[in-house]
Amino acid sequence: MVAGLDEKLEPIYQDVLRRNPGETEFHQAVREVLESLGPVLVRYPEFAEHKIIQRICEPERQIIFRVPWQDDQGHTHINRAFRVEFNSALGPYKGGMRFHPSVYLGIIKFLGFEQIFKNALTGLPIGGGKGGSDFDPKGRSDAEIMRFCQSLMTELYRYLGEHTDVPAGDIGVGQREIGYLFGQYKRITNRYESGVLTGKGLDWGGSRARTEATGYGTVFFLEEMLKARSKSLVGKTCVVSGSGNVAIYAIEKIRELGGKVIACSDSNGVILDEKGIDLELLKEIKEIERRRVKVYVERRPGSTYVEDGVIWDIPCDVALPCATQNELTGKDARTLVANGCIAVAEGANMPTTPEGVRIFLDAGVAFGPGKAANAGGVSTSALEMQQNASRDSWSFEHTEERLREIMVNIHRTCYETADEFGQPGNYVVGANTAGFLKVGRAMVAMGLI
Ligand code: NDP
Ligand code: 2IT
Repeated sequence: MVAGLDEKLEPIYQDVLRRNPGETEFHQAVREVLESLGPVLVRYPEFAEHKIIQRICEPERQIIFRVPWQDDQGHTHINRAFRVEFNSALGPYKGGMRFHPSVYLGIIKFLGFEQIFKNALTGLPIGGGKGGSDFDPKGRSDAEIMRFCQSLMTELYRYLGEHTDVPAGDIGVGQREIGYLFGQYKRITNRYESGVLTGKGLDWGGSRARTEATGYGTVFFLEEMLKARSKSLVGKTCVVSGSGNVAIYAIEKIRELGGKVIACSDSNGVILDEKGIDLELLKEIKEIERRRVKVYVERRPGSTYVEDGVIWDIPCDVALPCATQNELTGKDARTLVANGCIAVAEGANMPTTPEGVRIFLDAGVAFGPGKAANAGGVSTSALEMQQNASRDSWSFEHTEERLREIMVNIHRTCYETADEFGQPGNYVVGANTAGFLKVGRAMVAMGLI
């Protein structure tokens, strides 16, 4: 089921389709935002007058380049890398780098587009950008990862800077990769410019709580959604898809707040552990050994693994998609609703298909869209930039408290904006509208640039 677009917005969307052929994820992300903006254009005609929507849909700059590298056997490989500098109305371009074989321009543009509104919602001075490569890090040695990162940065460095464009991690890019990227940037530029990348190690300019921030932030947002309905996480059964950075720290915070996570996954299969996922074991397998999630069942009696399983078939009160785009379909949403699921918070970017979102909203499920619910990662990246700029280093407790306040604020902004635009409880409309208003107003103020 596709919702209709306002008559002023339909031609803009058609133009996006025509100008960006084949980029289906980008089309999906644009459409989802435009579906919320009809009433905004009626109330604020200046946005149409200044063609703000058309300008927001066109990246300020797109960089595509070749990344040649050698594996441990001396064989040469060629990958393609991207950096899409989407919008700098609110600050330097900010957003992660994704290394995954599925990466192409349409994925990076959808992520960069989402990032504009997400970053606006944080209330911090960051614009939107995203990058990545079709490089597959799975099974690669540290030395291979290092050579790839060095080769990528040898081209990318010229577009970066603490006031220009500040990458971070995403799928396939964590602290190890950020280390190699930072090392090469430092070497080429001869500058110790800490603020040029975030997600750094704690010994060399990283922020405490950045590793945990996306997962923790998603759960803080979830907690606020439940509070707004006079409910809490205590005693709730949860499933969390994925088993990477976002999933692991979402599981950790759910556990701290009294919920029980009984399932997680990777792209090969699903783990079910009715006693509650053993987080220490999961961290050991994923963070230290870098192995597949199925190893878990060998070491945890009573748990089961289903190859190619669908995690959303497992009955739960709360679902957190924390793996990748379009991992939760309309069919999955129907199953979750039928099984009594009351809340969904998107740790991943655009993990629910448009049909799935519609089903959750129609069923009255508390639904936190990624650009609001997972904004804790980039928020803490902005806190890392603050610490770097003042050559300071905050405690974990202080940083986590700042993160919590930011997530509470984002929730309040989305909630109040949805109310104001006649869609109470609809965080999709709230997030899209509030994010757009902030960026749009800045763009109008800055003139035609
Ligand atoms: P990781 O690389 O740490 O983990 C990714 C997880 O998702 C893995 O379990 C992976 O399984 C699974 N996954 C990835 N691609 C697919 C796929 N095509 N099909 C099925 N499963 C897949 O990444 P993150 O945890 O950092 O990122 C997860 C999501 O959260 C992404 O959507 C990302 O954009 C979003 N996000 C991340 C932030 C961050 O700070 N890191 C901030 C905000 C959002 P496998 O190992 O089998 O590939
Ligand atoms: O999708 C995201 O917000 C991220 N991958 C984090 C971006 C960042 O700059 O920390």
